[in-house]
Amino acid sequence: MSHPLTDADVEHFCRTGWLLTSPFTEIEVKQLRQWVAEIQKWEIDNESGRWLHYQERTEHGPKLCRTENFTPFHQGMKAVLRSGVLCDIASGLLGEQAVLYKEKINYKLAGGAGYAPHQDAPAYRFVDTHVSCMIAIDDADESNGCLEVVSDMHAEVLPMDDKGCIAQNVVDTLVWQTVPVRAGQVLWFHSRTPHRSGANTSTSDRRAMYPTYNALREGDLREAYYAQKSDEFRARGTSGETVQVSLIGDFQGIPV
Ligand SMILES: O=C(O)CCC(=O)C(=O)O
Repeated sequence: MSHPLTDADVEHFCRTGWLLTSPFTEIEVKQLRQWVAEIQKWEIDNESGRWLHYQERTEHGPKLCRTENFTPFHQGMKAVLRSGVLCDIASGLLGEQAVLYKEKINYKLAGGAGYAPHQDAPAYRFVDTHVSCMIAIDDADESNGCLEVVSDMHAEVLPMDDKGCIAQNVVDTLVWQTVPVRAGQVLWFHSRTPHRSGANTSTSDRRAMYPTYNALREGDLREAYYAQKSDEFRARGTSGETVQVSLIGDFQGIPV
């Protein structure tokens, strides 16, 4: 299996649970930014069975906070997220051929909310191990809510609160590392790597795209994931103090 990672990259990921990479050229980054801007303008119609847009209430009014399930409707994104360098890197990190499990864009537009400390694994059905990455579409730093990660804590699922996020007494013991990124950089993390992010308190948007991969040996589960998520959302109903974008309650956005 060929992949564009060095042994040191793989060692860093295996040891810490995360890895910062820069796999795209400037032209490719420009293209990704244009495609995200296109998807951002797609109509909001979650009954159509196509892509899913989610909104949050901010001090600047209702704003788009997430789109998922968009690769079936965008050939360029499909090619970039389901094959090519991202799939190759995911394969290198998993140590075997990877396949796309799910994809989302988190917009975190100016005024957008952050994410409580969590691991992704409790939200991901069918298999235990995934790798995801944050593809920065805009520069991200502390002022607009970049990711924070914890190193060397991806061996197991940590104790959780009633939302499926990491229990506060555990959060307080972890060493959180802020990871500022430039547009086009790609931050990889394991599905048990603890992470969180603050609200966007700046005046500029912080968009990021997150594909998640699993080992193909465990199945091509993307369609099953979205079907299962839709069933679980339907069974739960929509009431709640925060916008439900995930199968855990990590997102802190307020419903519109
Ligand atoms: O986009 C962010 O700020 C954090 C996203 C995240 O942790 C998630 O979607 O699980």
